[in-house]
Amino acid sequence: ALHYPTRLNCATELLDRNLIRGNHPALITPSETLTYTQLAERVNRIANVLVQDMALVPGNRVLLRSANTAWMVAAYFAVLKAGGIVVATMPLLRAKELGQMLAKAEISHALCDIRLRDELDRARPAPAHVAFWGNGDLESRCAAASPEFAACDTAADDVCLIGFTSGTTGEPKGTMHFHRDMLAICDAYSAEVLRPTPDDRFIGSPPLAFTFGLGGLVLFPFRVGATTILLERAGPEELPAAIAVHRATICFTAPTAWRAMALQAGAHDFSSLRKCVSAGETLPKPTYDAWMAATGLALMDGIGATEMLHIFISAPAEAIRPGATGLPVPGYQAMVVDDAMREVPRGTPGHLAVRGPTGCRYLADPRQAVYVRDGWNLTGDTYIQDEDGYFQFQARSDDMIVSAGYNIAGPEVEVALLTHPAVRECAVVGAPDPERGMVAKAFIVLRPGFIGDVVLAKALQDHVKAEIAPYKYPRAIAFVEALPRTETGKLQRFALRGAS
Ligand code: 3SK
Repeated sequence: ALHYPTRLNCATELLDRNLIRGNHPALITPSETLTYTQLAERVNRIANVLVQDMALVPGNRVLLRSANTAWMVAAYFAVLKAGGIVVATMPLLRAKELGQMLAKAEISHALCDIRLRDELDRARPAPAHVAFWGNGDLESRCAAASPEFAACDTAADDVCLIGFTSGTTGEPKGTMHFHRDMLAICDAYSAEVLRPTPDDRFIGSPPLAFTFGLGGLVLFPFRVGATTILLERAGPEELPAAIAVHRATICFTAPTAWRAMALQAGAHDFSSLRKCVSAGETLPKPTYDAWMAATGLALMDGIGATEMLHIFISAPAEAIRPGATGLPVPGYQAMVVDDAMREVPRGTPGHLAVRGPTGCRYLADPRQAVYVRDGWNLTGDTYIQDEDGYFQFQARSDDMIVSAGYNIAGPEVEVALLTHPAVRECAVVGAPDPERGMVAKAFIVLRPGFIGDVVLAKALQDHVKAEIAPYKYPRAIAFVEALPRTETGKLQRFALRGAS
């Protein structure tokens, strides 16, 4: 079990402890490189501005709005160090969505990149205290502020982060996390599974407002005094060149990006990488195989949730089972249960339940009783646990397709489709059908050079029938240019169901 002192400010542990490595680069962005000393100084100046100019008191909620930049990281730690509560928001959110968070989290302060000002200005209720960087405002206030700041004496159990999740359904829930949670994900998943060293150079695509990015690109490197490389644009087009230029060693991104990079691996230099983490969505085995074939590197799959802060099932490099998500991260417990929360026999599909040091508390939300039972978090995923204890994803629980009495898991059909050379990306959802109730419908993005016609559709159906039980084949196929995704890269199946 992880034990922390009762009084704890995570900023002290994650940032100030690295001052012994003062000149080591903490973060590198396209426009600036900051050592740990320089970052700590910027953090202290922002914290002074928050407390002295903006009347922040411990417990105030502070909205942060930015892409992955050095100012975003500094603002994040300034809020934590001053005892405030961070509410980080995705850059693309509109005024309406920001307004939901401002109201629900009773946000009093906002720190925002000037380039993202417009939507914040229109959002209501407006926070009482707002400052912008990028136009000289926060910069000049910081220049006048002291570079020293004593961390607020917070309790390990004080809330320091409200992470909003809309899942894939579009209804945001606020999940609350404590100062100790920020260390627990470093000391559990990162220390036990990822095992970084101070010489590692982290890189990746998830936004820092998504806790996948917060952990992978800030907390994990800072816990060991390593370096993080932050990019404002980090899609599969930009990431490979940045990996090569910065000689990145650990990369965090989503399965679709790993697949896209695997398909163009010959054109890039991935030789610096040693650990490759895939999360955000389930990792299809063909994507694992493609990356392994292209680079000789294993993809480390993991399932995480904003509710749990980070990854809670995964496997260290030597224990990876391609096609399975892995084993509970040390410190966490997971089980597969039926509707009455009884554990089901190994090999039987059921609901995934998890508990551990970072378990969820929703902010004033009646859904707490639905998603958290007897201290176990129900993730909304259908899983099986095999005889060796490995957890294997089947589908999101509300994504099971029931067709003429058969249960079809969309992701299983997707895995079969992805082994066809014409398929770049795909998603399989249920579509209404007068005879069968529902049928599996595949939305397919083709690789260059293939034409989406009836001949190819039939070939793909035959391919699935040859790969898995024939009743699972997609009876309907639509060829599309792109799949709808959330800003965190998760597939929006509900949007596809609406299009069926
Ligand atoms: O929501 C997720 O998929 C996730 C994955 C890894 C780490 C953290 C999160 C929120």
